Amino acid sequence: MAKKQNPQPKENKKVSDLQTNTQNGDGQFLSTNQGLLINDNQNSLKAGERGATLLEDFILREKITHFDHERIPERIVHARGSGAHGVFELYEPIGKYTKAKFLNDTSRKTPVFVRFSTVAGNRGSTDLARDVRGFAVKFYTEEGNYDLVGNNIPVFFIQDAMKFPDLVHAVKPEPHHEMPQAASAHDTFWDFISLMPESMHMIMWTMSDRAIPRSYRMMEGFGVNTFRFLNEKGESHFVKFHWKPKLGTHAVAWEEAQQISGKDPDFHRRDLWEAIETGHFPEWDLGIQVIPEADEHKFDFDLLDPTKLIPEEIVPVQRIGKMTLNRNPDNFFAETEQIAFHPGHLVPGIDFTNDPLLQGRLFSYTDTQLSRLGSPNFHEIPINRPIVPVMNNQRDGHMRQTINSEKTSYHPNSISGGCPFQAKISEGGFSSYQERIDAKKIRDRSESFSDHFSQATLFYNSQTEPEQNHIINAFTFELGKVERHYIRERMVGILSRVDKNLEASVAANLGIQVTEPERPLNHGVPADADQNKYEPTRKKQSIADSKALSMLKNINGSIESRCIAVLTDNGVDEGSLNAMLKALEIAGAQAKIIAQKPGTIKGSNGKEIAVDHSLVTVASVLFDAIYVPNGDIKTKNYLEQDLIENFINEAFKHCKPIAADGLGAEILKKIKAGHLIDLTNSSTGSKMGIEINTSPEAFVKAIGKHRFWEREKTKKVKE
Ligand code: HDE
Repeated sequence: MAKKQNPQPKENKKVSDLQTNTQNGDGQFLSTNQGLLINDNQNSLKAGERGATLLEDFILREKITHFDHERIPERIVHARGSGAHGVFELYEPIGKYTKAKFLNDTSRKTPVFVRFSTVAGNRGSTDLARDVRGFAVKFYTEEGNYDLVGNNIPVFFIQDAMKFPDLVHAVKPEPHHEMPQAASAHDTFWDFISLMPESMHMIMWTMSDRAIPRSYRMMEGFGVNTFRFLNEKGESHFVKFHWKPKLGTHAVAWEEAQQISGKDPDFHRRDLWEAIETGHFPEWDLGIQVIPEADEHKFDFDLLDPTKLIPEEIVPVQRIGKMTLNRNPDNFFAETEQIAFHPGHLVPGIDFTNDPLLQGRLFSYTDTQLSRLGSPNFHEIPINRPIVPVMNNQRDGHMRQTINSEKTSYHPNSISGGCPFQAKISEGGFSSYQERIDAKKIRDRSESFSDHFSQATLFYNSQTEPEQNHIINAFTFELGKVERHYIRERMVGILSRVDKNLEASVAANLGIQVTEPERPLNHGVPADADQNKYEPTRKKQSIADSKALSMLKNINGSIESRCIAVLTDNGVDEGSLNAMLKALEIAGAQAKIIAQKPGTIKGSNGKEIAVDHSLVTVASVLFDAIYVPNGDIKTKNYLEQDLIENFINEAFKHCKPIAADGLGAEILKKIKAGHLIDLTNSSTGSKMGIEINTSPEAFVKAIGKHRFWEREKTKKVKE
């Protein structure tokens, strides 16, 4: 049906009652921004067929003007991101800690919007950069919007917001030539870090595989800062927030990350989008670590210091609810790009602590959104609107959407009968925690913030051997890219404070002579301060390692939604193929048939089988595992080509599970990857994640282990 022309306002009807939705739908005509129907969207208005374009062409001008202004400033950090809608459901009310209504009503489904992001790169940069990932959640609660704006790493680089612009200037592309994009492997970053020992704990995380996740769906999330819960009685507890992914926490290999950046820079965005489109809805448990106010000083570190975590062995994480992402945005710009998060968007029952990083964040988000979204009315953009009415006394400003009919816009008033009223606390009014303050006004830092190395060591000690090796390799790569030798050396010197073997390994890889560790330089010291006060310390820790900090010690075996490449072509043995497809489907994985050409292939019994990808369009780095089924001479021709050899060799190098049956097994044995381990003995193969002529179930189990890092010790395959 064609859309009607703008109806004329009838008497007594407001224009807003008559306005129709501006959605493009079936059978509707193209119009200008004023609703005028367009007759020719191909030609501009000209003085004659071959003449100059006329300024009078208001349709052309409107179209080009809109286009000219279609880009808004990208986020200064976290510019590259992807989002999704979902729902949060509570397992059990936690009224003893907080009066927040969405944390007390198990019958309620609270809508959420989540945005995941990298930090350093621009909007168009690769998803697989070595970087922290943002994990920002907006809860649309019945008491207003609550934002939990977190990261996938539980600590931060710096202790005080004062240093944030310095940190970001250092990690962003260097100011003179704007390189490198989306990477910390350059001089200015490591110059800054090597002068700021407080960053050491976070650096250990960013040099670990946590900084190259397999998927947004397979990352943990953390609120990082310590927050405060307040219950009905006004009692306060400290709280740390966690998101625990149901699919487990997984990473890719660094070389793989670099290849994915070329093959599919949208890898994480596509993964999230496709998972939701195909009904593999990602889920996380919301966890909390709660500390009674009285226990504030019982730890080896200061709860207000954002470079420290609370080991889960000391304060267990209680899982209180579940978040499910179940709907992709309709429009990237309107939703994912325009959403505005802010750690200061609170509901009654949740409040701040004096964490000096958090305090600075409270200023920054609104301020940056004012310039990014262009107006103080950005809360009226649909994705930012709460689901409860907004009744403030604001009326003006750029891009105002609401047309208020009230006659007053101030408080107190009598003309509007005093409306809108202030809400009593018992009516849901927010009131800040009445923390006792009796202090001098000073610029300073508490000595309880001075231990910069203990938790860095705790993190390193908690990793498995392959995880430690990856950290050593990451330092080797990053510092290898640093051009100034004194920065490299200074940084390696600081590593000695974390772990001597770590220092020695990185030094050896970089060809640096290990000398007696110097006192770490700490330029983050005020000009007149006592240097000794700022000297980093090391406190005795109550635990030596924490299982929760390692990804590999927490593998849960699920292969739900993993992508398995099935390399085959015409002549595939349908029995061999179908048995595997069935086992993968039951386990919830997604098998993709990769053949020579797009379209279909013919199986051994003549069945037409749909092809998901043609070989030249994909690469093994885009999949979690490979299966090569049995086949006939036609399949053999396909399998005996360099591209296939390369595909399998790369999967082998990246330690991924590989299964092969019949002809597939012969091919595997023939090529390089097969020669590196003894494939004539299936149990030796299985130990390394290579399933030769074994059962589909054995392959499913192998995929559940994610990677077989033991293979890194075998001789390298041909490059
Ligand atoms: Fe942010 N941060 N941040 N940050 N942050 C922004 O806000 C800032 C910090 C985080 O998907 C900006 O709207 C300061 C910690 C996420 O839209 C900006 C400080 C954590 C996102 C800003 C921090 C975060 C941001 C940029 C130190 C983990 C993306 C655009 C005092 C708990 C949200 C914007 C999204 C975004 C400032 C430190 C998480 C500039 C000043 C710690 C996930 O306002």
